[in-house]
Amino acid sequence: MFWDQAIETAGRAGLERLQLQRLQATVRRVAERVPFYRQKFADLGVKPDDIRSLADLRRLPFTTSDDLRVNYPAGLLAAPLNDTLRLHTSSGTTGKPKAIFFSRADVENAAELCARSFVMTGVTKEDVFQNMMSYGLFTGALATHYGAEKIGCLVIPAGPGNSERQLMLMRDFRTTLVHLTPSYALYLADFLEKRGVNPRRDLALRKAFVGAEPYTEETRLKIEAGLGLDVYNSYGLSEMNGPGVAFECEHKQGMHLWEDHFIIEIINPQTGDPVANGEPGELVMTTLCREAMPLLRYRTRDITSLMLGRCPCGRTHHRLNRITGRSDDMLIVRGVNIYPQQIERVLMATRGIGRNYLIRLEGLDEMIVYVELTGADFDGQVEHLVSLQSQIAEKLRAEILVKPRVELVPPATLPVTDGKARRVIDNRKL
Ligand code: DLL
Repeated sequence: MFWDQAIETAGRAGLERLQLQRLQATVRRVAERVPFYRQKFADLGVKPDDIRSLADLRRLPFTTSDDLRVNYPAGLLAAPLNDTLRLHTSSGTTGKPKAIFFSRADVENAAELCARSFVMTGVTKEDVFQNMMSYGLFTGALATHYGAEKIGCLVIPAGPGNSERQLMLMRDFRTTLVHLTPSYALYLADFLEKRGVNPRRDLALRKAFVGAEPYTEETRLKIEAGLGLDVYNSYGLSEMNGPGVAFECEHKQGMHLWEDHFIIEIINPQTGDPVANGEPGELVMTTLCREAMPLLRYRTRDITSLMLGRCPCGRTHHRLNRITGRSDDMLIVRGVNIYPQQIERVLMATRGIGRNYLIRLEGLDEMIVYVELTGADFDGQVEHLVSLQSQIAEKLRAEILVKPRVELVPPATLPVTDGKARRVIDNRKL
């Protein structure tokens, strides 16, 4: 099913012509209206008229999240403040958040891309959409809310948490679609199990849109089994409208990134050079339609790769492989580079492991991995627990080359938040 078949299946040449036109307009817009970009262009000796082909993109400056913070609150605005309609923020690890402004057209486009993404997975106006993302400054809920309304779904703006109420809503209104983070999805699966709810028998759920945090294929399978539905990976970031930037189609082989709205590059994060086609690197995106706050060559820090080849769904927009982590969440433990996702992959593929985990780093370089078990396993024999513990530690050593201490804890005892999960606590005194 298509929302806008012509654009979703556009030929490469036509798509690239459109990208170039929109890129040229965006570059002219920021050169005229944003002193930050005017200065950057002057430093690089580049003028809007120099952008004659898509290859000229590489002459333009990168934009980083630090640039957003330094220009907080409104330094990157490319529209009069009273023409903006909505503000979202995205908090970083330190200090001020990043402020993201939306014009009327930006708000409309964000909803349009969500509608397009949802329909790509088979959503129709018959669906009942329970939105469990946080409503508020976070971009996760509003664009998807309005996107689903565009399709004609019944939308239930539930927000995250309060699983008892979520269950009541899912039951009473025969919810078919949910939108939530992977950490909350795992928690909800646990909750249903504890309440003796068999989702396939007792609920009408069909699909979940899961994103806003990195997660592994193993976690997808766990969520699908626990909630009794199909999980579609949804990628986005506030700087690029929020959700609806890249989304899986019914084939679930990579996420189509909407190239009529964004130009993608994948670069080596150290050198800034493009990687070979299909190789992993940092995703860099340029907005093509944003009015209030266009961004050129934005360094997302997300690590991914292009999925090569044509998608059987017929859409021509490039696909991204699952995000494997962020260039800034790599841990170095005893000199070894480790991504939390590697640990998650091992844990979620191990029998008897529950649905939450936490990595703590202490002292000089000690790594402790707290792992929730399923109820049945936690109540089992001590010998069983000891053997499970050493089995996990060994599997982790084989994957990350460092043998952590593994602590097994009862189900639902590790912290959960309404927002994004915090998987790593680093207390090292390095
Ligand atoms: O998380 C937008 C969003 C909301 C996407 C709801 C999907 C669903 P931010 O708060 O600005 O925006 O965080 C963006 O979250 O750079 C990634 O590091 C991470 N992220 C988002 N989706 C995924 C995903 C929203 N599917 C940051 N897989 C991004 C991995 C993801 N990481």
